[in-house]
Amino acid sequence: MKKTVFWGVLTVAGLAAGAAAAGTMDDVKARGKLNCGVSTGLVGFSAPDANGEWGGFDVAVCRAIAAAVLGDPTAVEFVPTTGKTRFTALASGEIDILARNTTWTFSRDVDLKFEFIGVNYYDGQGFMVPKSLGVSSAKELDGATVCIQTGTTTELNLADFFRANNISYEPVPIETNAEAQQQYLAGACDVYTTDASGLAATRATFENPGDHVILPEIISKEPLGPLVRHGDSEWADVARWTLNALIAAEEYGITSANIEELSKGTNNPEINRMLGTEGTLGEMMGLDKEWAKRAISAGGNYGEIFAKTIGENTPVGLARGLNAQWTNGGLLYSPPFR
Ligand SMILES: N[C@@H](CCC(=O)N[C@@H](CS)C(=O)NCC(=O)O)C(=O)O
Repeated sequence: MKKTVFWGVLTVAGLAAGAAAAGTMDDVKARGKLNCGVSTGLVGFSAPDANGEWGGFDVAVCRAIAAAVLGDPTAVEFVPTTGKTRFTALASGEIDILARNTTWTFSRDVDLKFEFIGVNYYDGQGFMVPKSLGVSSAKELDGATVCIQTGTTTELNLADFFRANNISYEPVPIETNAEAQQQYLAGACDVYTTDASGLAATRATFENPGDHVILPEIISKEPLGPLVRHGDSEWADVARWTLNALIAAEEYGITSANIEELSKGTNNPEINRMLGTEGTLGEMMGLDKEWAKRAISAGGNYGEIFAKTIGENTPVGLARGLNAQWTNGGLLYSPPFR
């Protein structure tokens, strides 16, 4: 008897959780806006400009999704989150998606119950020190004070690295990248460690970037990608295939310059399926035929977004490296649109 009651309660709780988690796409459509969690500010990745308008590599993913679902890349409410607050913001429903240099790990997926919809930047953790410190390897950092953002994988990798190398450090915990930058420049820590892309973005804003070196060691794998809540596969599909559309568009040579022309129809059936002149891919996701066309038109294909926001001709200055297309020796590989 008791057992029946117990299972009954569990079932109700289970259903309630399921109901709360599902229907994000309907919520977004009804609201007319996508609530997108970003960082508090990391140049090139997500930061507001002088007019308060958010831009950057991670921001572009949300704009593409808003364009696909709502027909308007500006229909996005950007919600700044820190390393610590980001997961609560997503779990509570405050945001529909988190697009904020967040590493895909086992425990975030399985234990925190999120779903990573792909990887938009393959990264790894690095170290930055003032040149004047005269250090050329992270292994020489015994006894250093290290600025470290709380609630991050960075914190955990740092402990692992120092332990494995039998050296010690003193953490200087900080909440945001802005705070890290300030503390590091003020000399409150000898070293700043975070994702190598974050180091490049941070150094780009320094008055004298050349006074700081990024050490050669990359001590972890940081596959950064957008994530949504577990239990709403329809929404995850829309987010995942929008990111894939940006990646595949680069592979197939669909750019902001030629997308209008290509969306009249081509002799490449996959391009036609993506851009909606053949097949019913949009309909299968509850969208119209031109969802991917709008997503790609929002900021260009993956390569265009990369080049504009964080690429070699920007102050952040990142090479494509692992983030090149698989056809170019990189890891970017969209599954087929069919
Ligand atoms: N990828 C790591 C670290 C992410 C992280 O929070 N990085 C910092 C330093 S690059 C950041 O984005 N800060 C921006 C902010 O403070 O809002 C993780 O997912 O835990």
